[in-house]
Amino acid sequence: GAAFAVSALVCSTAFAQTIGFSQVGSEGDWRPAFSANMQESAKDYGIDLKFANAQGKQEEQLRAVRAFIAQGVDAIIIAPVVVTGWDQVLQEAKEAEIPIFLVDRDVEVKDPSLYVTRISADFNLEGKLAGAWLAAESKGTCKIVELQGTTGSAPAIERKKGFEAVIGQFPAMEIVATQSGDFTTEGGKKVMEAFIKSTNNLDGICASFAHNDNMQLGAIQAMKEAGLKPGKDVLMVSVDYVPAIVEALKAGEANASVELRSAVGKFIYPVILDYLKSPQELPKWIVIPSDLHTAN
Ligand code: GYE
Repeated sequence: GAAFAVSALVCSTAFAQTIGFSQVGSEGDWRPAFSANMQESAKDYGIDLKFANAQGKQEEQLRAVRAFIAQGVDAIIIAPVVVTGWDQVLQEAKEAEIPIFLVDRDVEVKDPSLYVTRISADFNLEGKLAGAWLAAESKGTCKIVELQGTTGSAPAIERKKGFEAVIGQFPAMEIVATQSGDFTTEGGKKVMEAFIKSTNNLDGICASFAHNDNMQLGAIQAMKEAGLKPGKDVLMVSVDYVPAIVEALKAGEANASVELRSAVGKFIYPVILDYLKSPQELPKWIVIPSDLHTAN
């Protein structure tokens, strides 16, 4: 018994992988749930996870990644705040022979060999699912206000593109106002307050499309304060499916949300550990499925 325990311990220490994870920040409700899952789930795989929260700042992420390189970690996971500005630091990781794995958000790099793979949901599909739901619900006639996520982030870019691709098929569907609420509840509230003013109390507006639930939750507050009825006067569709939007769906103040899974460590870590055991070319994108939910 004792001998076995000791050798098992030696074994697991010898093979424990040290992985650095540069996370976007802690905006909204989805992100902290994702961080918690990544930290919890690392333990299940015996991974020594070095977690760095960039508080929404790319400079912080660049610093964290360079620190991971200096420490000589076995792999680096990045959830990149914005898509641009990564070529240089990823090149440095490559020179140090540390493999990079992208999770959640995407990058735009000249040389795709700078990272092994990206494991994430399809943000473009999420936008399409939101647009398709709205097209059906409004019978193809709808003036829309849009609350965009963080400017330059992959989900803001792709959710908009996917949504526009679908509503573009319907001549009487149109985005009449759009602004960034930075993926936060406060941001969403401010943006909706501005829309309420600029559209004479959302006169003629049929829907609010928010790139995440937290902005939509802020929008719901703003609308209620203005005496409007979110979910009834205006169709409310967003992305993430966090617990608070599930409540809003039940209360009839939201109408649809596309689920973005947060418990995804079980998809991410096996890919990385397999790669570290036997490095091989992987598909550039490993897609996690998305589902649209409505109140009933
Ligand atoms: O939808 C939002 C978070 O990057 C896809 O980031 C993610 C988004 C998510 O702040 O709530």
